[in-house]
Amino acid sequence: MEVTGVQPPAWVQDAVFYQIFPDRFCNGDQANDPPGVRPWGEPPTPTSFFGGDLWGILKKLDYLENLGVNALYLTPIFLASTNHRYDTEDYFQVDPVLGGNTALRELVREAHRRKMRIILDGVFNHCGRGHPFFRDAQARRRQSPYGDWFMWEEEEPGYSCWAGCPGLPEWNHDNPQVREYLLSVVRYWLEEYEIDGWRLDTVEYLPPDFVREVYRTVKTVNPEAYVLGEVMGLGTPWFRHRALDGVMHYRLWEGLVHFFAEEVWDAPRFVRYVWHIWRSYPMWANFASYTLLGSHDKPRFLTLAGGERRKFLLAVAFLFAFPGAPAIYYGDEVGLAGGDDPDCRRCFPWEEVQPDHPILSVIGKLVRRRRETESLRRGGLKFPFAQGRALLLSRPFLGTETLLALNAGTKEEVLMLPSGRFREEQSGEFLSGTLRLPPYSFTFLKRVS
Ligand SMILES: [Ca+2]
Repeated sequence: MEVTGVQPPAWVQDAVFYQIFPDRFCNGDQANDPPGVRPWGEPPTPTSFFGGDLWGILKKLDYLENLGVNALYLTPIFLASTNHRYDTEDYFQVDPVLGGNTALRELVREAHRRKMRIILDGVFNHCGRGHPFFRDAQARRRQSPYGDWFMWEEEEPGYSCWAGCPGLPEWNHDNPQVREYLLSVVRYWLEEYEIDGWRLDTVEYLPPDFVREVYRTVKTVNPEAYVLGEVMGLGTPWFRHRALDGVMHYRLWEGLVHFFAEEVWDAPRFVRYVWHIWRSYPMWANFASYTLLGSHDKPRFLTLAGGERRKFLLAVAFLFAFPGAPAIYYGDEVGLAGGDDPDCRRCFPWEEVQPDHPILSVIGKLVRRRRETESLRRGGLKFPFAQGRALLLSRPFLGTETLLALNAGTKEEVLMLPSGRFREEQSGEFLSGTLRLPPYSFTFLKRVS
C-alpha cells in the first residue's frame, strides 16, 4: 500500500471487532445497578436500564476470546443520564453505574493481557444537558465562563443542539478553549488508561478541521491508536484530508442489506456497488475501515433478513471474507433479533450460548478462518464471477488466492471458476471449471495451481 503521511495502525486489518452496548451485555455487579433496573431480557424502552457494566464485560472476556474477537468497541461509557450515554456529563469519569474508572482500568489491563484492543466512543459534537458547563452557561450566559462554549439561538430550545435534540447541546468548536478541552479528553484516556483508539461519534456534524485536530492529537500520543469515524455517507473527503483511519462502513452495509437481506439487488448490481465504493476510498482506508452488519443505530441484520438464518450467515461469510476490520454487534452471533432503536439494543441472551448453536458455531468458524488466513485479511479484492444470485469473491495475496463462493438464491447455481485448479476447504475436493452450489449456501476455495 502506497501511503504518504501516517499509516493506519497495522493491527486494524487483523482485527475482529465486537461492539458492546454496555448496559445490555452483561451485569457483572448488581451492587452498582441504577435504581429502577429492569429484569434482564425484558423488551427495552428508550429509557430503561438493565444494569450491564464493565465488570460484566470483564467476566465475558473468555467468551469473546474463544469466539476469536481481538478488539472491542464500547458505545459511550462516561457519566451521563441516559442508557446510551451519548449525553456526556463528565468526560473524565466512567459512569459509576458501569463500574467507574477502576473498572475501565481493569478491563483495559485484562484485554491487553489477552492481546485484545479496546476503543471508546468519543462524543465531541455535543454533550448532555446535565453537563456542568452547559448548566452554568445556560443559567448565567455572558456571566458564565462557559457562555461562549455553546451556540445560543432565538429558536427553541434556545441553543444549537444535535439534530434538534434538546438533550444534546452542541459545543461551539469555533471557541479554541472548547477544542482544547475536548482534545484534553482525547489525550487523557489514551495516555492515562492506554485505550487503543477512538470511535468518533457523528463525524459529519463536526467541523472537518477539528476532526483533523483530533486525528493528529491521537497520533501524537500513540501512532498505533485507531481513529474510526461514524460516517453515514461517503468517507472519501475524510480520507483525502487525513482526518480518519477508517469509517464505520455503513455504505457497504447498505449494499449488504439490499443483496442479502432484502434481496432487491442481484449479484451483478451488488458487485458493481461494492466495487464503486472500493474504488472511491484510498486502499489504506479500505483496509482500515470497520465493516459491520449491525450497530446500535440499525435494526438487526437477522431481523432485516426476515429472521432467515441462512441469509444472515451468507452476509457474515461475505463480511469475514472482505477487506477491513469485520465487526460483530453483540448478540448477533446468537441470533438476537431487534428492529429499530431501542429494539436493536436488547439484553444479551446468555442462555443461547451453546457450542452447537446454529449461528454461533458457524460464525465461530468464520472468525477462526479469517484469523488463520492471511489472504482474507491482507489480500486484494476481485470478483471473478457474479450472475443471478451467485458470486465469487477472491482475495489474492502473495501468490496465494482464497475465494468465497456463495449462492444467495433459492435455486441451485452453477458458478464459473477462474482458470486453474482449486481445493474446496470443506470437502478437500479438487475443482476446476465450474462449481455447483445449493440454494443459500457458501464455501471457501483455495487456488492450488
Ligand atoms: Ca451492574
